[in-house]
Amino acid sequence: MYRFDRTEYDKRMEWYKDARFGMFIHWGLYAIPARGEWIRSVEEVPKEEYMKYFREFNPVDFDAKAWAKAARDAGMKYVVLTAKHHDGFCLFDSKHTDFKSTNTKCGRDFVKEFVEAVRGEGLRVGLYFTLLDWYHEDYPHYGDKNHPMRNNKAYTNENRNFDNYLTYMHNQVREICTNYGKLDILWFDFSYDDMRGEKWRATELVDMVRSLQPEVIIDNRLEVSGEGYGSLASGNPMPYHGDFVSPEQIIPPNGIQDVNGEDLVWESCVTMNNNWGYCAEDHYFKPASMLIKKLVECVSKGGNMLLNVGPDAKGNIPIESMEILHEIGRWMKKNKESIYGCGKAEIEKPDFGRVTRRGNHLYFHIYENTIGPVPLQGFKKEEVKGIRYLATGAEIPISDSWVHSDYPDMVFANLGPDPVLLDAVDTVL
Ligand code: JFZ
Repeated sequence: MYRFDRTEYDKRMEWYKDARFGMFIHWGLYAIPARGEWIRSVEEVPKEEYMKYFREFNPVDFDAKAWAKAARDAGMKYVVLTAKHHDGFCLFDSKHTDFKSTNTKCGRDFVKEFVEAVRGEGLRVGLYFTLLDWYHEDYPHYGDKNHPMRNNKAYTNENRNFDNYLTYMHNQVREICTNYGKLDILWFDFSYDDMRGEKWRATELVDMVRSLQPEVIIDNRLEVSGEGYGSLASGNPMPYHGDFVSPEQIIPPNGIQDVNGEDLVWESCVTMNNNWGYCAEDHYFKPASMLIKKLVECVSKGGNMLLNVGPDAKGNIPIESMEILHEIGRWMKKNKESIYGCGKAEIEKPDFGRVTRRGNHLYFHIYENTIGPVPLQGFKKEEVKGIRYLATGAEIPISDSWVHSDYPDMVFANLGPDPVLLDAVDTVL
């Protein structure tokens, strides 16, 4: 029987909780039609028609080092790439299929290039691997009348040999866990309806993964989809519980706790526009300032943020995304101490922004111009050793103006006429 080992778990999760910020990359054949990664299902593209992208695929600009560098320059500590997405196309050299990048014009193993480049930048390596597969004959296709993603009815296997598919899927997971060195994260996606847990032969799968990659961190989607916390939260973890909760496109209002009120490890995945895979028409990018606030929000609630980019068919990260990454990078360069290794401040969120904490440092992120001195609440004046701009190290005087005599215990930071918005104020207790 599976027993949850707290000590082992805490050790495994240490780097990940410190890292706080990672890059998600959705990339595959779907970058050619450029209407998002779900195109084959949403537009019900027949296999023969989709194969034309396979024959055409030739990302002449693909440069894993450039991706890894972009992540590092943005202040990210890990990168997760879609080794295989739902369309079934493999970015790695799998022995068990012909539907792989090494069989396209370019003949390259992108996962290999990716893991080497990411490690080369000193970052942690993650691979996303889909549990669904719209290419495999034994996976229920989009055209099946019982396809769960079309009508939400429970999956009936009809004439397909689903177990055959599962063997295929397990074999491929074995390949990515064997042929690419040490993986730091394995990001399975996803469970739905009654397709969860043992329907994927999940205990067997996780046993294999852990035997090949003892330190790998696994998400919780062998049990759940983007919604739901999974059995880690129940106080009675299943063998395939996963190591972190993976809310998608939302940031949990109060972080995430288990049944006993203990904080859980979680990571919000957030995409820059409204698609994960490249979408030529989607120019609705969130401003960098908003994404910085989202990152701070995640950290202030004890979580990570995995920020997605969808490179195009030639292999380039879209220019809009690159500009956003640059801006975030400039901010991270000045403020990274308020992110790495930080977590909940355990004080009330102020009106003007959010607070993160590491040890005796409280990092107040100022989102708004306030009128006059900024009230820093959550501790007593006598407790404060000093207040500094994190970006410059410059001292910030504590205001003692008569205006505040109604709040004799409260610290008012005199940020002066030009507080740098979004930047952190480092309050040392
Ligand atoms: C999944 C993928 O389908 C998607 O393409 C992307 O990779 C994302 C990160 O993960 O998206 C999901 C998964 C589950 C739900 C919604 C989107 N869900 O159950 O609501």
